[in-house]
Amino acid sequence: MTREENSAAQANGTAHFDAVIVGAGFAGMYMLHRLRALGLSVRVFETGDGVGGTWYWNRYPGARCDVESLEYQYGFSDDIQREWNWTERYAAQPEILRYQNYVADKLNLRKDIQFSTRVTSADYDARSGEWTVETDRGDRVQTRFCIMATGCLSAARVPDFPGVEDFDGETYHTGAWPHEGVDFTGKRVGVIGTGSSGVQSIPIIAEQAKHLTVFQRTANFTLPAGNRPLSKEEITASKETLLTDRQHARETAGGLICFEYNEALAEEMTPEAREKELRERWTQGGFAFLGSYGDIMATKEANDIAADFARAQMRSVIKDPAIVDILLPDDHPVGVKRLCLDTHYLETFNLPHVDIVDVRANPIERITKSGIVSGGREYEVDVIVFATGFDAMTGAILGVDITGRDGMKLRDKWAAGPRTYLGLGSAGFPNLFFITGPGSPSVLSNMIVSIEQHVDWITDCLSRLTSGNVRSIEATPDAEDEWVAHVNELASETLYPQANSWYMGANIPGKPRVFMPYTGGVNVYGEKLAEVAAADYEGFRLDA
Ligand code: FAD
Ligand code: N01
Repeated sequence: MTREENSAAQANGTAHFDAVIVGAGFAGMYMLHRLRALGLSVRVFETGDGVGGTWYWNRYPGARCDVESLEYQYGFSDDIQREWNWTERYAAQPEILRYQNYVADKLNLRKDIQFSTRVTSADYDARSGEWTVETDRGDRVQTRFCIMATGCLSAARVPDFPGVEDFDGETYHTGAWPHEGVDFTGKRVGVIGTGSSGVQSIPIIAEQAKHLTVFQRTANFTLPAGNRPLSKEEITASKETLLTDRQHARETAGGLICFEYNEALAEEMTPEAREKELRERWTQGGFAFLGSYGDIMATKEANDIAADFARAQMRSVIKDPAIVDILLPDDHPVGVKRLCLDTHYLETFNLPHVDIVDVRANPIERITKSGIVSGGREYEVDVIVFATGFDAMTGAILGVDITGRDGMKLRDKWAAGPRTYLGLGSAGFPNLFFITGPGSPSVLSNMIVSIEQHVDWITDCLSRLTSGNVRSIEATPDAEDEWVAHVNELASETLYPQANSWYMGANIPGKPRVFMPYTGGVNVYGEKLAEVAAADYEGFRLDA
C-alpha cells in the first residue's frame, strides 16, 4: 500500500497491517511470533476470549492429547522446552491450555491479538493487491497477507436432529464446553457420539451421572491410552535431546518419535512374530499399534489381522455379550477412522447405570422436550452431550466468506471438495495461506510438527516476497490440479477412503466425499516443501 493509500484508508477508519492471522491456537500463536520477528505489522483475530484454540474450546471432562505431551509441544524454542515441565504422558486439557498461556505471556503475544472477534469475510482487491478483512465486531482492516490459522477441528457441529430446540434440559457440545464446567451429579445424561471426544468423556460423565445412555452410530476401535505420570528422570532425559528429537520427528511420516514403524510386511512375518508385535504395541498404548507392520494401512488382509487382534482385546473387557455386539467395530478397517485412546472406556459399559443404544440400527428420529427418540422409543434425559464432532478441515475456513480474484468465492471453488496446492494456497486467492490446510499431512500427524512446518515455510516465503519486491504469490491452476490428483492417488493406495470418516467429509450430510489430508507423510511432504521453496516457489506465480 502506498503512503497515500494508507492515509486514505486511515481516514476511512480502515486500519492496515502487513498480515492478518485468523485464529490464536497453536498455529496462530506461532505464526504471529515469526512474523513479528520479520518486522511485519500483524493483527490476529480470535473468536474466543483467550489463546489456545482446540484447548480453549474443548474443556469437556477427560479431554487430553493423544500424542504424548513430550512431543505435543512447540519445538521451535529451546528455552520454552527447557522451562516447561509436563506432568503426564498425555496431558489433560487444563495443562495444555496453561502451557499455551505461558507461551503467550513469554512471547508477549496478546498485545497483537484481538479476542472475542470472529472474522466474517476477506475480499481480495487485485488493483491494490490488498485483502479487506471484516469482523463481527465491525472491524474492517486491510492487509497484504491473510493467513488462515483457523484449525482443522474447530467448527463444532450439532447434527440437524428434528426437535433439538424443543429440549427442556441442558445441552452441551464437547467442542464448545462451558468454562465453569458441568456438574452431572444426580442427572440422567445422554451422550450422542463415540469418537475420541465421546470415548474420553463418557467414563468421567458416568462417574457422576445417575444414569447414562450412550447413543452410538459407529463402533470405534479404541485401545487403552496407558496414561501415567511422567517421572523426573524422563523429563530430565527429554531435555537433553530436545532439538535433535524434534528434527528427527520431522523426518518421520507421522511427526512422532515415541515409536518406530516396523517396516516388515505382515506376510513376511510369522503369525507368532506378528502377534508379539501387536501385543507389545497394544500394551505400550497410543498409536504404536498402527506401526505393527508396514502394510497395516495398505491392504485389507494385513489390516484384518490387526483388527481381529484389536477386537479380541476389546471383547475381553466387556462383560455382557449383547453389549459386545454393539461395541465391537466391524464395518471399517482399524485406523482408517482416527483410533481412539481411552481410559476405562469399555469398562464403563459394565456399570449397571450405563446403557448403549445402537443408532446405526435405529437412527435418532427426533429430540423431544424430555429426551431422545430412537427406534420408536423415547430415552428420557436431563442433559444431552453432543460429542458429534466437527465440520473438519474446511468448516472453519469456509466459515469466512472469502472472495478472491475476479469475485471468485472460495466456497464455490471448493463446492466439490477442497482444492489446494500443497495445502498452503489455492489458485485465484493471492497471498492467502492456510496453516495445515486440506492437502497437507495435518490431522494424520503430530499437528504441532505440521503447524511448525507450515509456519516456517510461510515465514520464509513472506521474507522472500517482502525483501524481493514481489507483490503477490499465488498457486498456479496447473500445480494445484497436479497436487490434488497426487493427494487423491496416494489416498487411493491406502485403506483410508474405505470408512465413512470425517477425513472424508462423511460426517456431514451433503459434504463432498473427498479424502482431505495428504497421506504421504510429514517427511516426504517436508522434502517437497523444501524443493518448491528452493526452486523459487515452483508451482506458484510470483508477481512484482
Ligand atoms: P485450533 O487450535 O483449532 O485454533 C483455531 C482457532 O481459530 C480457534 O481458536 C478458533 O476460535 C479460531 N477461529 C476459527 N475461525 C475463526 C474466525 N472466523 N475468526 C476468528 N477466529 C477464528 N492433534 C494432535 O496432533 N495431537 C493431539 O493429541 C490432539 N488432540 C486433540 C484433542 C481434541 C479434543 C481436538 C478437538 C483436537 C485435537 N488435536 C490433536 C488436533 C488439534 O486441533 C491440533 O493439535 C491443534 O491444537 C490445532 O491448532 P490450530 O491452531 O491449527 O487450530
Ligand atoms: O468427533 P468425531 P470427535 N447421529 O467426528 C457421531 C480429535 N480429537 O469430537 O462415526 C448419531 O470423531 C459420529 O458417528 P459416525 C481427533 O482427531 C482428539 O470425537 O459419524 N451419531 C461419531 O461417533 C478426533 O478424530 C482427541 O457414525 C452421530 C461422533 O458423533 C477428532 O478430534 C479427543 C451423528 C463424532 O465423532 C474429532 O473427534 C477429541 C448423528 N447424526 C478429539 N453425527 C484425543 O483423544 C455424528 N455422530 C486427543
